[in-house]
Amino acid sequence: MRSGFVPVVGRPNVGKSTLVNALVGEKVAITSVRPQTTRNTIRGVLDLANDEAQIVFVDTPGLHRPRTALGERLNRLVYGSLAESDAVVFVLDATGKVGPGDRRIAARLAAAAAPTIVAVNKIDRAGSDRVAERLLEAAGWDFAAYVPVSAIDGHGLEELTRELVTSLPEGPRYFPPGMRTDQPDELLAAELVREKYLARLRDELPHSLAVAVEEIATRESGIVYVSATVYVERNSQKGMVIGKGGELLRTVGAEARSELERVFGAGVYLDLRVKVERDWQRRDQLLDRLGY
Ligand SMILES: Nc1nc2c(ncn2[C@@H]2O[C@H](COP(=O)(O)OP(=O)(O)O)[C@@H](O)[C@H]2O)c(=O)[nH]1
Ligand SMILES: [Mg+2]
Repeated sequence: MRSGFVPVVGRPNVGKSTLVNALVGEKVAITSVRPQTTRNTIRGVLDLANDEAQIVFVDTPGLHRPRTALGERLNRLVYGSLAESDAVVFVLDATGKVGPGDRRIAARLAAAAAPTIVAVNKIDRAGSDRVAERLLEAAGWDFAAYVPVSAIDGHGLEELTRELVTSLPEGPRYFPPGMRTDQPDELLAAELVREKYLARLRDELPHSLAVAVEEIATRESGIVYVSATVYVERNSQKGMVIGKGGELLRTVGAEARSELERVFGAGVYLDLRVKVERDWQRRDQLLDRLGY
């Protein structure tokens, strides 16, 4: 069979996580309208029929100009993932122009050894003229293939997969059949709580938010007990995250709980707390503890 690790890279918000979820056919990574939602490399596995191929997609944080220790770590993480790749998917946003950020990434990828396939995403929201424009802008880079896709409606995903299979070497099965991600339950649960907050918070606050899950335990009753802490950077943010009379904490808690119940296939009790960790984004020790 053919197999390999395929990092999915690009600027923030171009749809990398949505694309990985769509390719794998299961939600392995959280998504949001906000840039810098993804803070870890998350593997999502696609098995093709008849053992033809196993593609291990690696969802990555968006590449950007770093302003904090967290930002630097995230960029390093992405470039590190390229070192161990068999092919790369470079995602562009069809609804925006190819910019200096895209060109910087393209230059890094051109220097890397693995074949790169450019996916021009969000074509459901761009007319064919604009898609053609993006493809033309990118054609000068001389990568292995260029595929217009929509992670939302599934357009082009088959073609993208076919291009990848041709680019991958003969290799072993890395994950057992049916295993869609290697992400521990604790991490997935923490990410789902963060996703629900990202959808409801405005402005800079989302960047100041981190979530850690301390415990997941199945009680005798069959209920799954999940204990999680939401970290913010300043006292003033604590109130915003909790909301008037605890309303936001309750709403987000209920939304996260119902999605966790779907994921675990069991009733869930979600124990959610809020804590202040001053400037956690800039402190290496705290980044270690939060798993970034
Ligand atoms: N219309 C449209 N929106 C998309 C598509 N792919 C992603 N998005 C949206 O773009 C935003 C960013 O997506 P996300 O996957 O979190 O981007 P990432 O930062 O690159 O991982 C979200 O609001 C997605 O719903 C697409 O193919 N079409
Ligand atoms: Mg993402």
